[in-house]
This record gives sequence, C-alpha cells and structure tokens, in this order.
Amino acid sequence: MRRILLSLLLLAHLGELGAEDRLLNPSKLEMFVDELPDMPKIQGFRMLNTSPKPKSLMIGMFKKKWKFHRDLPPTPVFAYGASSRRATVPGPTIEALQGIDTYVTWKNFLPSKHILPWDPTIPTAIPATKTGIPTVVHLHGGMHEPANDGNANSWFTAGFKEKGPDWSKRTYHYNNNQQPGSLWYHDHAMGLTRVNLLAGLIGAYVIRHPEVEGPLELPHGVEFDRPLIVFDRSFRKDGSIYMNSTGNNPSIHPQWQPEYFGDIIIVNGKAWPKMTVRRRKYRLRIINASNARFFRFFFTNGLEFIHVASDSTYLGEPVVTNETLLAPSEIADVVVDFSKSETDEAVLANDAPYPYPSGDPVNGSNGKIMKFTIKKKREFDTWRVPDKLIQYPSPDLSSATQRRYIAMYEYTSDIGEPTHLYINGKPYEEPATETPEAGTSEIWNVINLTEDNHPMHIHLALFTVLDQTELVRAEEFKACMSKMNDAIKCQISKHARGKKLSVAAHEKGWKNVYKMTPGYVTRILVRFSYIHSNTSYSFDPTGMPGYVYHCHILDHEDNAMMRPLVVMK
Ligand SMILES: *[C@@H]1O[C@H](CO)[C@@H](O)[C@H](O)[C@H]1NC(C)=O
Ligand SMILES: *[C@@H]1O[C@H](CO)[C@@H](O)[C@H](O)[C@H]1NC(C)=O
Ligand SMILES: *[C@@H]1O[C@H](CO)[C@@H](O)[C@H](O)[C@H]1NC(C)=O
Ligand SMILES: *[C@@H]1O[C@H](CO)[C@@H](O)[C@H](O)[C@H]1NC(C)=O
Ligand SMILES: *[C@@H]1O[C@H](CO)[C@@H](O)[C@H](O)[C@H]1NC(C)=O
Ligand SMILES: CC(=O)N[C@H]1CO[C@H](CO)[C@@H](O)[C@@H]1O
Ligand SMILES: [Cu+2]
Repeated sequence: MRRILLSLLLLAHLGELGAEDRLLNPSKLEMFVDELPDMPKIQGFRMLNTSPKPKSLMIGMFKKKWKFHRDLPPTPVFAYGASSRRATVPGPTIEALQGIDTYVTWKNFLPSKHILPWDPTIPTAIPATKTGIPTVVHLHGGMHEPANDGNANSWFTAGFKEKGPDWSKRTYHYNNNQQPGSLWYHDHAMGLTRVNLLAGLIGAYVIRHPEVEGPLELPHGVEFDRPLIVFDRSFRKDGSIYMNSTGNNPSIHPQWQPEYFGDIIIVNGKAWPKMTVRRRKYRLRIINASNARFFRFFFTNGLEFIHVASDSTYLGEPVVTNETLLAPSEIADVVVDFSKSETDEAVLANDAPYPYPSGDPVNGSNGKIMKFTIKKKREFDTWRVPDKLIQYPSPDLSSATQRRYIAMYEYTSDIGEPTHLYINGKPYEEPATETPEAGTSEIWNVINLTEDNHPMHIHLALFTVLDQTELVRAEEFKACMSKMNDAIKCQISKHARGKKLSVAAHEKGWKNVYKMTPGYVTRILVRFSYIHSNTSYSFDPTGMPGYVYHCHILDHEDNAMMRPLVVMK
C-alpha cells in the first residue's frame, strides 16, 4: 500500500493538474475557529406518567448544504434529520433506553444523482428506474432481527419507489434489549457505503440503562457526556467534497480506489473545532467514522484517557492510557479529567500513519483534531470514575462449539494495483459459509494475508480478542492459501508460531470491531447471545437475509470484503 500511495502522490503532481488546481489547500483553513457543535438529540422513547414507553420516529435523508468551516463555502451533503431544515452532518443523536423499543422509519428523500463518484463495476445497488440513490440504514452495534439490520441488499430509493432484493419493511424495530453502550447508525447500501458515508449519512445512537449506569456516577447529561464523531474529508475550493474520480485500475474499475483519505479532520460536522470546557471530568464517546483513516489520539499537554467502555460494552475496570488507536468505526468511550491539566489549552492530536500501519506519517493538517480551552476556575466535581465499572462474564473457551478460519485476501492487477478484496476467497453473493447456531460461541481464526490492517466488524455478535500470533514462513503459507484457500491443508498450526502481540487492556472486553494485524492470525471468541443476561436473544435472529460481517474500511467493504452471516436455530 505504501508504494501505491507514493505513486499516487507522484501521479497527482504530474497528471490531473486541473483537478488539483481546484482542490482546497488545508492550510488555507484556520484551525480551531468554529465551536464544536452538539448534534440534535432525539429521544427513542416517550414518557407516560413517569414511565418510559416505546416510540416511533421518522428520520429522513436529505440533500442539503452544510457549513464545515467558517471560511469554506457551504458543502452539498446528504444528511439525516427529522426534516430537511433540521438535518445535520452527522445526523441527530438518538438516545434509547434499555428495554424500551424504538421504531424508526428511515425515509429516503435523495435525488437520483449522487454528489460523489461511484463505480458501477463493483457489486453495486443500481436502481433500474433511476428513481433515486439507494440507501439502507444499519445500526452499528445493534442486536435485533435480521429484517431490521440494514442488509446491503435491503436498500430502497426515494419514496420506496424501488427496493433491493432483500428489502422487507419500511419501519425498523430496535428493541434495545442489549447492554448499555455507544452505537452509531450509518448507510450500508451495496457498493455505495463508502460514498454514502462520505456524503454525510452517519449519526450516533446511545443505549442507556439508568439503573445500571446511574450508580457509577460517571460524567452524565448533555453538558458532560458528548459524542465526538470524527472523520476526514478533502474539499474543493468551491466547498464541495473532493473524492478522486479515477480508479487506481481505471481499465477494470473506472472509479474505485482502495482507500479514501481526506486531509481535513472534521469533528461533529466542523473542521478542527474548538470547545471550552470546565475544569472537571467529561465523558467523550469518540466514534471514528472515517472511511479508511486510523487515528492514534493523544493530548498535546499530556492529559490522559480513562477508558470506561469499548465499542460495545463497559469495561470491568477503567484503563488509563496516554494515547488511543482507533480503527475506522471503532469507538473510544473515555473520561477526560480536565482538572488535571497544567495548561489552559489541550489539543487533541493524531499521529497514526496512513494507510495504517505501513503508510505515510501524518504531517500538518491531519495531525490535529480539535482544541479544548480549559476554564481557569477550579470546581467541585460531582462526577467520578469508580474502580469497578460493569463486570460481564469472561469468554468461556470451553463453550465454543465451532472453530472457523477466516482468511483475508487482496487481489492485484498486472500493474500491481489492488482490484478487489475478498474474505475466504469468496464474493458476497456466494452462499453463507458462516452459519452459527443462536446461543453458541465460536472461535474464529482471522488470517490477514494482506499488507493492510483490516478492522473486522461482525453484525449481531460480540467478540473478545484471545490472542494475535505472527505467521512464520508467511510467504510459503500465503502461496499455499492462494492455491488451496484452506487453512488446515496449508498447515496453519505450523505457521501460527511467531511473535505474539498483546491486546491492549482497554480492548480486552467485548467488542464488535477489531484491528486484524497484517501477517498475523487473530483468534477471537464470538458470542451469538446477550452477555448481560443468560437469556437468549429476545428476538428471532434466524430469519433471512441474515446478517453480515465485513472489513470496516468502507472502500474494502464495498469491493467486496463482506460475507453473509446466517444464524441457525
Ligand atoms: C486520482 O487517482 C488516479 C489513479 O490512482 C491518479 O492517477 C491521480 O493522480 C489521482 N488524482 C489526484 C488529484 O490525486
Ligand atoms: C477511523 O476508522 C478508520 C477506518 O475505519 C481508520 O482507518 C481510522 O484510522 C480511524 N481513525 C480514528 C481516529 O480512529
Ligand atoms: C503517560 O505518560 C507519562 C509521561 O510520559 C507517564 O509518566 C505516564 O505513566 C503515562 N501514563 C500511562 C497510563 O501510560
Ligand atoms: C505531507 O506529506 C505528504 C506526503 O508525504 C506531502 O505530499 C505533503 O506535502 C506533506 N505536507 C506537509 C504540510 O508537510
Ligand atoms: C450466566 O451463567 C453463568 C454460569 O452459570 C454464570 O457464571 C454467570 O454469572 C451468569 N451471568 C449472568 C449475567 O447472569
Ligand atoms: C501471510 C502473509 O501473507 N502475510 C503478509 C502480511 O502482511 C505483510 C506486510 O505487513 C506481508 O509482508 C506478508 O506477506
Ligand atoms: Cu479492509
């Protein structure tokens, strides 16, 4: 990937000068001038005589203009919202209560012409009638019936005029029976996920459980508990989002590129925003909504992150770190204690190379995220971080009923450029091979045979990372795998003998995404049941079209690092 990126940069200087001329130089935008917005909040429940009851919401997808920076002209975007006027990028934060149903009718009001270049030569939702852009919403981290999961083939166009082959309903039912945590919703349409997210179709979703979380006394309420949705974008001088419209193998895929990187970092819809904070603790739920950029966050003044939860569940105990590496779609749920700051300013910065881990170092614009200005006055802090958070059962290896091998492949063209990526050498359309039984646990050995780190995300299930072992004589193993695509016949046990990588303490809990290190076998225990209770799912997970698992680098997912996951009785 490194070579590819360098050659891209070289080409960028030689060719496409016209396009470059119109690109916005990020240094033209002054950092830390816009206030960090708080996205509108929508309650996913209603109160009736002090008891919470289910609620039905309508959330639309609209084309509108959005101001990403004081000095940038308004940008055409696709935005979620209760109405076109109220739609935002990211969309409204939905606040649900554990055990109370939220119903959402996701309505598509988008025109038929996309604002970004998409590629019809990869497996893509293409409406025959050109009635609009296909979209479908997935609630990332949610546990609910397959028909509500936003399957890539359950897409629909404006007015539900045209629908994908797996479409079955207009209103999605989120029963919120799972453990409390930070989730997010985003588009998942076949072959369009990367462009629909780039256009703005993302938002946060929080499930709260007051009886369980209240006693922890973590920072709480609109002022102190804030989602930060972070992504990277490039712009043209006219304010429009820039995405290269020439593929890296133009004769095969005229548009598709293996990874999108932008040079401007956006938090809650503003480029490098600023926020004034009180000298006390805040909870920040940092969601990485980039297509391909990894972030390694740190504070320039040495403030620490106190991790209280992973992307899916609370940790048993808080974990303190100086930096935190987030893959696309990972969530860092941290408390930051600004009273510990020796300065009145703290810049949240990023030093992850891109692509991660072997790509170019960050420099200049993409190394800064946002600035906190800390008020001088010391305050009595009513919030705390207790020594014990919420204990969930540890993975029980003896309960695993299946062992699977999941190999990640990248294919290249004659000119050595990636053309597509597959899991287990199979396109998405091939029948499901991962068919776990509801209520069981399985061990998956994820074998990364590419040079990139792929954040793997499994719908419905939660997993814990057991270990990561380097492959020895990797080239020999890879050669065998490219011929036979069979980890056992290629003697995985003889190759998975190298260095061990340890799993960071704050990533040892239950998760729904994890970074699969290149050249390593990552062993995960995947659980197909709730973890906060011993009851089985409160819904039937066995229907069609089932679920999916995929790489969360969206450009990979679209082409086509995604496979079906069908749960059996
Ligand atoms: C867009 O991508 C193509 C193919 O990889 C490359 O040749 C071109 O230089 C890129 N353009 C810019 C402006 O980066
Ligand atoms: C965000 O996620 C993308 C891919 O999903 C990843 O490449 C990027 O590094 C992540 N960034 C942060 C800040 O975590
Ligand atoms: C953070 O960095 C400081 C200074 O390098 C060090 O003293 C401290 O132990 C680090 N904390 C953690 C949790 O790594
Ligand atoms: C950052 O690095 C890229 C690629 O190495 C280079 O093209 C660019 O000029 C650098 N920008 C700055 C501000 O140093
Ligand atoms: C579930 O059952 C196991 C074994 O009986 C027990 O150890 C565990 O604490 C139970 N978990 C919950 C959340 O009740
Ligand atoms: C087994 C295998 O294919 N490993 C590859 C993993 O990624 C590294 C680069 O990080 C390659 O050099 C290996 O060939
Ligand atoms: Cu990937």
